[in-house]
Amino acid sequence: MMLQALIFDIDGTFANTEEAHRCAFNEAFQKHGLSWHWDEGEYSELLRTTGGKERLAAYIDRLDLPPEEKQALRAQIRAIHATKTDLYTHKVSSGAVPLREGVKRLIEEARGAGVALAIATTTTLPNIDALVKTNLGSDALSFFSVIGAGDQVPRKKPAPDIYQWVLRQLALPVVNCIAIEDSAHGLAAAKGAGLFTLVTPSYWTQNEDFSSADWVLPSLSALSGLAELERRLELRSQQPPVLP
Ligand code: XBP
Ligand code: MG
Repeated sequence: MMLQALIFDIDGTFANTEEAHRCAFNEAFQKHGLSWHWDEGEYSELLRTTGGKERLAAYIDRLDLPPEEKQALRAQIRAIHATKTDLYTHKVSSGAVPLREGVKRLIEEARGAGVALAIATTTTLPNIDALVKTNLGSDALSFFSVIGAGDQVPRKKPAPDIYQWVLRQLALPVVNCIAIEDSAHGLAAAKGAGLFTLVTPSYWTQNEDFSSADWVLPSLSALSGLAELERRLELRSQQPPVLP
């Protein structure tokens, strides 16, 4: 079998998590005595910056405040983000964030077929832990041979760093692996690492440009199974390399 590993993105791909992130950010602002409130429109803009801490910094940069006040707010980013992560993991652990359609079935099929599973995400390990254990069981982190999360690499998506790191840990040829993503940033990161990339757009990314994707599906429930992924991967391997 050509297909040896599936590398899953988390936010938007594994589950529609961004509404829970948005609400957790807003609750964290209240707990920190900040009058900020990110509505859907503003959050959709802010999602152009990957990474919760980087997103907070981008928001602060845009505020019309004296430099010393902005600097004081930047100094609070780690504390605000830690509060937000606690609030988010509590929401996820309560069962409020189910997996997207088709995710569990594909994971089970891959495990049955001996196809390795990995994660390459911008979010944090506590968030992955809560989402995976709540939805797949307390031992489910062990289903994944490699888990690549946010701060483990110097540059977040759309840089390819997290996918390159995961591929090094997997020690598998890139041609035998498939990335599954939901966003243009994630697609750029996976393609930057040379991966065949299947995109299942999410609510927040549905209007983004996926023209460079190898395959786009509305969700993994539209996938007939591993055999279809295998066929697409083989087809791509038979195509002449795209010259730069
Ligand atoms: C999406 C992100 C993350 C989440 C928020 O990650 O950019 O920053 O929006 O999570 P991916 P944190 O799609 O790569 O999974 O606040 O933990 O960053
Ligand atoms: Mg994503």
